Amino acid sequence: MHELGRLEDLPEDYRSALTELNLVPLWPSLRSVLPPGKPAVRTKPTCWPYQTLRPLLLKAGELTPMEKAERRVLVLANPGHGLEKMQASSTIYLGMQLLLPGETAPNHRHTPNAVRMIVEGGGAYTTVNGEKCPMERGDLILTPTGMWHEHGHDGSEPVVWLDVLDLPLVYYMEASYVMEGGPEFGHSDDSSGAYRRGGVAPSPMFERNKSAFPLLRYPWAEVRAALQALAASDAAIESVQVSYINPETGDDCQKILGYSALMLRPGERLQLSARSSSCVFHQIEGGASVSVDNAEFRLGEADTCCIPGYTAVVLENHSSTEPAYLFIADDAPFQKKLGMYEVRK
Ligand code: 1HN
Repeated sequence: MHELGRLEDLPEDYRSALTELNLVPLWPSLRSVLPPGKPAVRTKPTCWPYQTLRPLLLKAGELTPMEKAERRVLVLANPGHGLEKMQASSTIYLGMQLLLPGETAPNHRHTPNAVRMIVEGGGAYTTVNGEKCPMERGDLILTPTGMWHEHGHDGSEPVVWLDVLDLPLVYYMEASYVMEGGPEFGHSDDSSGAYRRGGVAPSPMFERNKSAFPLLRYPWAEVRAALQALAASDAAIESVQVSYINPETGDDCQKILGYSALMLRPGERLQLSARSSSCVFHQIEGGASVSVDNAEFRLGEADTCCIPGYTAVVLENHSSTEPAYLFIADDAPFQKKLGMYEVRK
């Protein structure tokens, strides 16, 4: 690949004439927008240990009342993008949110899709288009694009959860906005009850649910049991992993970011090929190491890390007796829709 002309090679008056007319020569920048073989990624492998973040989040509970925050969140920002960008990767936003007993976070809806993974505490809930979704540790609750959602807390201890949004992508699209308020919703059924068993779906009067997001709450007890049953069903299975899906269609549960849960059996070491998608690992139970070329993170319970795309990852459970459970978020659904998803063996 030969060297291309530089900006400095061009006469000053020519460059000024271009600038005056809002024109830019491509060739000095061609190699940086199209690097050979592999993209230049800004996302740096980054880890946020929960024990370091937690006291600062609780302090925010003292410093900033809900009226002054609406959502009391510390954003997990990737230094590779600049902290002010509030991005974990090019497409993924992560935040740890605190709700104290008796507090509420007002109803709103917005274009970015969100999910929350409950980290600590009990007795809080998110109401999504009228469906009250209780929050227990490890539960995944969806608040998809355009759906009204508010949080409340009837319990006695602080509740903390991890928010995952496709906000960086939607913001980049110049499509990110919020609406406040919301209508009164009547009673809405419990979707996690309606889809309790895999393999069967509700069909009252022979009708199937056609909503784009039929299931809003994926209780950890069910997902954990599914992982254990999967591990028991096939001792030779390559990885014990389940995807959070739309139970009506079998598709990923959201259109841009994908979510899965993975069990590392005691002592298991798992090599994941480099994939084009960036991803996030959050430890639900147990401990695991997440290793890439230039970094190794030892995750304990509630720790979170992000890994850029095009990066091979080794996961290892160092316990010889206890399984480790990880929650994974990535932008593979989006990349697949664009026809740009790759796995490099
Ligand atoms: C949001 O709506 C929530 O509803 C949390 O809890 C974090 C970050 C950016 C934009 C909207 C929530 C958010 C958010």
